[in-house]
This record gives sequence, structure tokens and C-alpha cells, in this order.
Amino acid sequence: MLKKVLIANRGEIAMRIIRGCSELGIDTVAVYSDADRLMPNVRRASASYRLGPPPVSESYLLRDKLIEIALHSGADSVHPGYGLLAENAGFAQNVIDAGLTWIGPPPEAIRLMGDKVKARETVAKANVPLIPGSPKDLPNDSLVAIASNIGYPLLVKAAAGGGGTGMRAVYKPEDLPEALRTARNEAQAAFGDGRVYLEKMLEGARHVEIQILADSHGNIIHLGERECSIQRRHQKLIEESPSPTVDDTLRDKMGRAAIDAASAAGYVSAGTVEFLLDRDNNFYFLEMNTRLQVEHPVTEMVTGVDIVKEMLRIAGGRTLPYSQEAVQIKGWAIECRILAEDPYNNFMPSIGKITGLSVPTGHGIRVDSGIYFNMEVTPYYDSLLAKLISVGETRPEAILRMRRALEEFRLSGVKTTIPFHLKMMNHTRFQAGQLDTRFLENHFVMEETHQPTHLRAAAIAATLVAHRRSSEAILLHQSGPSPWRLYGRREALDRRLR
Ligand code: MV4
Repeated sequence: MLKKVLIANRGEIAMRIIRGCSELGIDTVAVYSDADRLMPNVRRASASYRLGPPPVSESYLLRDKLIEIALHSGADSVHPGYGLLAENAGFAQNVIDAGLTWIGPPPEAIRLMGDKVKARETVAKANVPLIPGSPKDLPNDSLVAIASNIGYPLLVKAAAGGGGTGMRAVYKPEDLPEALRTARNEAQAAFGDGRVYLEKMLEGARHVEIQILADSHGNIIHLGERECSIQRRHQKLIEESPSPTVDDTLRDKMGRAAIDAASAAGYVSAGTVEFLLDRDNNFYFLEMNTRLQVEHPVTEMVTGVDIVKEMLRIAGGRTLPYSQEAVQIKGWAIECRILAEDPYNNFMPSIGKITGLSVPTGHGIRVDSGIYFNMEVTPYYDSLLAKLISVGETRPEAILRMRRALEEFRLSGVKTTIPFHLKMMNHTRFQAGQLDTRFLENHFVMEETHQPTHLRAAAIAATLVAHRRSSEAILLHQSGPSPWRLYGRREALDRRLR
């Protein structure tokens, strides 16, 4: 089994991985940029090392430095989290070549699934349903010829793309040649790979993905689906498990297809197979994400499986402790992404100091967060502050519980998506489970609530008083031997330095 894991990430996911390690008796090594030196994961890890200045190009993406720190700290393995280097096959190989264990899929599987054309070829051989499209990378004139058979509207997608980057809709044949040229140029500029392919466009589709776990002994199971249709410009905002539109029969079918796709790719570790579901509940392979995903907690809450712990065990060579039959979906879980973005202003990223923070708790509520009181939210990283997860016996119970928790959540100093989520939980169409990837465009308006000026002034005054009291409370609690002592002292130090 692994003994010491270097976590090549930051924020809530770094903290999530530390928790998994901690429960398995595994030591952790945190890395941090100058902007992140006071983050909870840095304080909580067994050891922590500075990477460099805040920009990721000078910190979290420094591959050689990460491996050097891993070796120097005595780590035996590296967990990449999500984003950053998680789906970088070259880095995974570097880690392995340095004699360390990569806590993720084999580099070949990352590379294969990263190439969307090869991914389609691979899963097609395993009889996983594909959206009709062009079979491989072809020159423009062949693609134009194939397009008439596929039919319109269609999408031009970049082979090296994924997650919506370099995707282009084409509604009529005469627009295709121009779309192909611009898509190739964009893909070349973005990925250094100008290959593109075509797919028939599915309209009014839902995004449903299957979580899988594969060990290194050939066992693969699925943990059911997540419904991820509530998104904005390919940024997911709300996820849930199970999906309101997937029944047991469909779950079995999609689960088996996901296992077949993973198996065809020689997959090991946790992974996600994305599908599009059309209006008639036909499902089609979209792509495979070869990493731990942001929204993994909803699956954990309804299956009871700790996905991070399983990833660690798998990397340590253990056999999966669950058979497919042992996996049962119980209850309903919803996740709201709490982002530092202004939902009243086109989800504009918001920066500043977190001047007030009160996190909801109580029955059926889970908060995965990497933030702290007085933290500076900077523009250097993605805007995810925390994930609020509710679980209930039924979907309505999970929604009502989420609304209660959102009302309890106090986070001031930066704009957040909390008001957006509250509005969603009260939205009749959302409550009815009528979701699709166009939900926000077609069924949702975020209006500014007009608060009378005197109420705003009162709220500001109350916040100032509360802020003063809580700052004093931190200073008062410095004396005891509690582990929080260091926290308080460091905060006080920060204030003096300001
Ligand atoms: C599609 C599609 C419709 N038809 N492919 C967007 C991200 C990338 N993973 C694939 N995406 C889509 N591919 C066909 N043939 C619609 C989308 C899509 C989408 C997919 C999942 C979640 C949200 C989405 C939002 C817009 C478009």
C-alpha cells in the first residue's frame, strides 16, 4: 500500500485527497504557490513545499519541480486531482519514470481517450453506441462528402479537444467548408493538432455520465450515473445522482457500456464515461474523462463508496472490494458549485477577501471546501470555492435540504453563485426534473433583486460588527494547545503585516 502521497493540486480537491489519505493512514505532501501558503490543505498535510509565484505556469504546472519535491519529501506516489496536470499523459509517464506511483489511469489510457477520434474508434469496437459521424481524421473534401450522409445540423469537433473547446455548429452544407477551415486553425492554435471530425448534432440532449472504478486485476464496476445538464458555457453548475430520467434498466445498459468502454481502453483507476441522452432516452458515447471529477461526491453520497479511497487502494495494487451486485443506489444527492462569480452579472469572476464565512452543516449536508476566513480570492485559479452537497431519501427532500443549506451559507467579500442556486432550487422546471443542456438559455433568468437602500445599509453595518467580533474571537483563542492555535496566530500575523 502507498505510504506517502504528494498531492499536485490545490483548493478543495487537495483537501479531499488529504481526507482520503488520512483515513487510510497515508501521509501527505502538499505543494503551494505564494498565493496559497495559508490554505487548509497546506496546514493539514504532513509536509508542505513551496512551488513558486501564483501563476500556474510558475507553480502547479512545474512538472520537474513537482517530481523533485516528491522524491525529496520521501513520497512514493502522486495524486494529480482534477484540472492542472491530471490528464497530462506526459506528466503521468514522468512520475512513473521517476519510480513513483501515479494515482490515476495508465498514461496510454489518458493519451487514447484524450484523442477523441481514437476514443471513438476504441469504444466502437466494444459496441458502445456512438453518435453518427465521420470515422476518422479525413481531409476536408472527404468530410464534406460524408456530411451529407450524416445530415444537418452537425458539429465539427477537434480531435484534441473535449469539454466543448474547438466545437463548431454547422446548420447548412454551404457553411461546412468555412467551418472546417476555422475549426482546424483554432484546434491547431489551441492544441497544436488541427485534426477534426464530424458528428450529427443531438438537440435537446441531456448530459449523463457514468462513474467507473477499475482495479489493476481486470475488475471494473460502475457506480451509476450523474446528471450534469445544468451548465453554462460547458462549466457545470449543478450535478445530481441518480438522474431523474434514468431508470434501473437504462442504468444497467449505460453502466455496462461504460465498463466496456473502459475495458477497451485498458483503463485502471477511477474514470467517467460521458454520454448524451436524446429525447427518446437513446444514449451515445461522448468522451471519457480520465480523472477524478469535481462532482464525484454525489456518487459517493448515494453509493456509500469513497471514490478517493478506492483510487488510492487501486494505485496500491489492491483488488476492488465491491462486486457490481453489491453496489446499490440509495437516496438522492445534489451538488451545487459555489463559485466566486457574479450570477447577476453574466457570471463574471469576482475577486477579493472573504470577510465573512459561515458554512452550513446539519443532517444530510456535506461541504467540500478549500477556503478559509480572511482568504484572498485571486484571479490566478478557477473560481470554485466550495461544493455544497445535499442528500435525501428522495429528490424533493434533497432539493429542500439544499435550499435550507444555501440559506444558511454566509460568504461575504466576494460575489458567489449562492443566489443562483437558491433560484434554481425554487424553479418549478428544475423541481420537475425537466433538465437539458440548454436549460439556462431557455428557461432561466437571473434578475437583480432590488433591496431598499436602508436595508442594505443595515446589512453592511451588521456585517461590520459581526466581522469585528469574529476577528476578536480568533485572537482570544490563541492560548490553548489546540491545533487551531497556529491558524489564529498566522492570521493575526497577516493582519499586522498588512
Ligand atoms: C455534442 C452535443 C450535441 N451533439 N455532440 C459539449 C462538450 C463536449 N463534451 C461535447 N459537447 C456536446 N457535444 C453532439 N453530437 C452537445 C454538446 C453540448 C454539451 C454536452 C454536455 C454538456 C453540456 C453541453 C452543452 C452544450 C453542448
